[in-house]
Amino acid sequence: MGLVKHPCPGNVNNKREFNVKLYYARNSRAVRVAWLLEELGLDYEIARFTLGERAMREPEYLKVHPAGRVPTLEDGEVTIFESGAIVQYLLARHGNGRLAPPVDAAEFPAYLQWLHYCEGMIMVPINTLVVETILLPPERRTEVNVRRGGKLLNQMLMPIEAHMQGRDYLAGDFSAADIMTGHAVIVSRDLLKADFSDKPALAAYADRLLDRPALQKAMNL
Ligand SMILES: N[C@@H](CCC(=O)N[C@@H](CS)C(=O)NCC(=O)O)C(=O)O
Repeated sequence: MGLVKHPCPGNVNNKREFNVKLYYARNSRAVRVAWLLEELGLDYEIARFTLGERAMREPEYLKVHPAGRVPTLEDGEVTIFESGAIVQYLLARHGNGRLAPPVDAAEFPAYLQWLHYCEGMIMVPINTLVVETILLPPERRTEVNVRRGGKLLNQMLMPIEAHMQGRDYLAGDFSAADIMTGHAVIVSRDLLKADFSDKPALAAYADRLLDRPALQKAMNL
C-alpha cells in the first residue's frame, strides 16, 4: 500500500480543518469517492492499493475495513466505508449544498433513486461479470453465468437509457447520482464491453462524464 498526500488546487471553499484519507484502488468503486473529492476541490491523502493485493486482507487494513474492501474514508475521528454512504457523508459534512439538489427540489427523488441504483441494481451483474470474465482463470469460468450476467446487466442499463432521453444528467444538473451510477455505466461499457449499440443516450452520457477533468484525475491516481 502506498500513502500519498494529495493536495487539490482550487480549494478555496475549504477553510475548516480537513483531514481526509481515502483508501483507493484503480478500477474500483474508490474512483467514485476520489471523483467526488476532486469535484468538491477538497484536500485528501491517498492510501493506494492494487486490487487483490494481500495488504487488503492484512490485520492492519481489516481494522479499517473489516471486509478488506475499498473505498474507505477516514475524516479525523470518523472511519466510514460503502461508496454510497461515503458520498452522502462527504456531501452532508463538506458539500456546502453542492452536487445534490435540495430536499424540496423537484429533482430530489430522482437524485436519491439514481444515487442508489448502481449498487442495488447494476453492480450485482457487474460483480458476476468481473469474476467470470476477469478474475477467474479461464478453466474455472462458467459460460452460463457470463450469459446470465450479461443479460441482467443489459436489463439494468435499459432504464437508464430510457431516462437519459433528452437529458444531460440523471437528476437535473450534474450531481453525485452521476458519480455513483455514471461510474457503473462507464465500467459496464469500457471495462466489461457491454453492448451499447442500442443505447446511444447512455453512450453520449458516458462520454460526457469522461470529459470531466475530475473523473480523469480520479481514474488515474
Ligand atoms: N458495496 C461496496 C463494495 C466494495 C467492494 O467490493 N469493493 C471492491 C472494489 S470495487 C473491492 O474492494 N474488492 C477487493 C476484493 O474483493 O479483494 C461499496 O460500494 O463500497
